[in-house]
Amino acid sequence: MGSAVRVTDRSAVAYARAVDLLPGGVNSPVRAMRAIGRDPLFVARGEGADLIDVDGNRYVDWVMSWGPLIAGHAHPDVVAAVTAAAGAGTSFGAPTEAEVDLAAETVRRVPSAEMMRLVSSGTEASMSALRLARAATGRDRIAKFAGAYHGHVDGLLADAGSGLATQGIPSSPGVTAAQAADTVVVPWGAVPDGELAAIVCEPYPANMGLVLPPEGFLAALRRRADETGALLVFDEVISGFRVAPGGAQEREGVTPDLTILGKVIGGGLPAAAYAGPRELMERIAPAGDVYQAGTLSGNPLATAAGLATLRLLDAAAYERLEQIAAALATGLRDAAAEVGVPVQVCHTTGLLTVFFREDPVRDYDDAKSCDTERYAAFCRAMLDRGVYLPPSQFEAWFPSLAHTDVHVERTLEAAREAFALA
Ligand code: HOZ
Repeated sequence: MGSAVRVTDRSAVAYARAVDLLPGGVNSPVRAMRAIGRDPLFVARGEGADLIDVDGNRYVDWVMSWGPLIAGHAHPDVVAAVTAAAGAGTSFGAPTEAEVDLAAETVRRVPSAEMMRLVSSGTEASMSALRLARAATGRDRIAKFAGAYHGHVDGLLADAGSGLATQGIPSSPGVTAAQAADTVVVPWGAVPDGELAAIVCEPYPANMGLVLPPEGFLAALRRRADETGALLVFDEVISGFRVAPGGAQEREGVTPDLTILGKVIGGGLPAAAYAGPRELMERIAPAGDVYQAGTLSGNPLATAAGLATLRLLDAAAYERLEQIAAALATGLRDAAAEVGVPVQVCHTTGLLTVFFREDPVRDYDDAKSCDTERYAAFCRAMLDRGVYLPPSQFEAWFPSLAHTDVHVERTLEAAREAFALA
């Protein structure tokens, strides 16, 4: 296949301008591509499962905006819904019927959800869910898992995955001692102890790469929360609406108290939510006394994109998301084995990670022991061959409904060469 991608002046010029005006040249760290030792892509547009950069290079996109684009780039239904919504006004700061429709769609799918509050980002949803958990329990301390990432909420940055793992930042300066003291970090697979307001987890952790839960672990967390009076909070920003209509909680048959949603719920526009049983959610103002608000919460464009996206997610869609991830996983395992590169490919419906390691990855320590230099070389070689992967060992790939068997075949063809170069 050989190298197909040209780097021309336009990307270099854009990056030179960007580093002067944006910290690190980007608005979110991982996309800077520093962990794989190259400059970022500057995107011109997306079409289905393809991303086209400002130099006209076309890539098979497995990042898909890190999850929201489960239907692919610029899906006609989503574009039509957003266009119609925009024509009727871009923001009102007042209720719309579409927000109620999106809540109804969410409640219909997500087992733990009887009511929900829309916000604008996963970070905001996490922060607000934890405030509610503290109010409901009268306790301060939160248990989280090493390698999990719940957005850049101050108290949850300790031992976090995603961009912090990518940059090797164990915790961020700027977090107060009090916030750090209210956070208990435990390894994934260990059941937290003590008097806690909440146990918060990604039921399918996907910010240290994808690491599935040990058998019975989520049920053990449910039991411990019940025994100790803590709330169990599932961060389904990545797994929600993706691994099953009702997310990991439906698939695993474990119902949390509160659920954090993001990405797919906004269909590629900024929307997120937290949801739970009526008695808890009615603590939120103005029904109750726990304050949380937002000018752009329930924004009509984001709501329209989210609704249009959810309406595409029928039973056939989940079968397709499973097939495409499974075909990719099998092909990648075979391609690596052909050239004797030890990898572990973990996948579930609509998610996948290739870990550069001999043994299975069970927790953050395992993930951190992967050969990140080799991952970087693989990722660079894939980009050179027109395949865009997460530029970090500690992120998941996002198969979508727009990926076809041809995209999988092009990816595997590139991988056969890239593994040999890694
Ligand atoms: N934190 C996101 C991945 N888990 C990356 C967001 C971005 O750079 O767009």
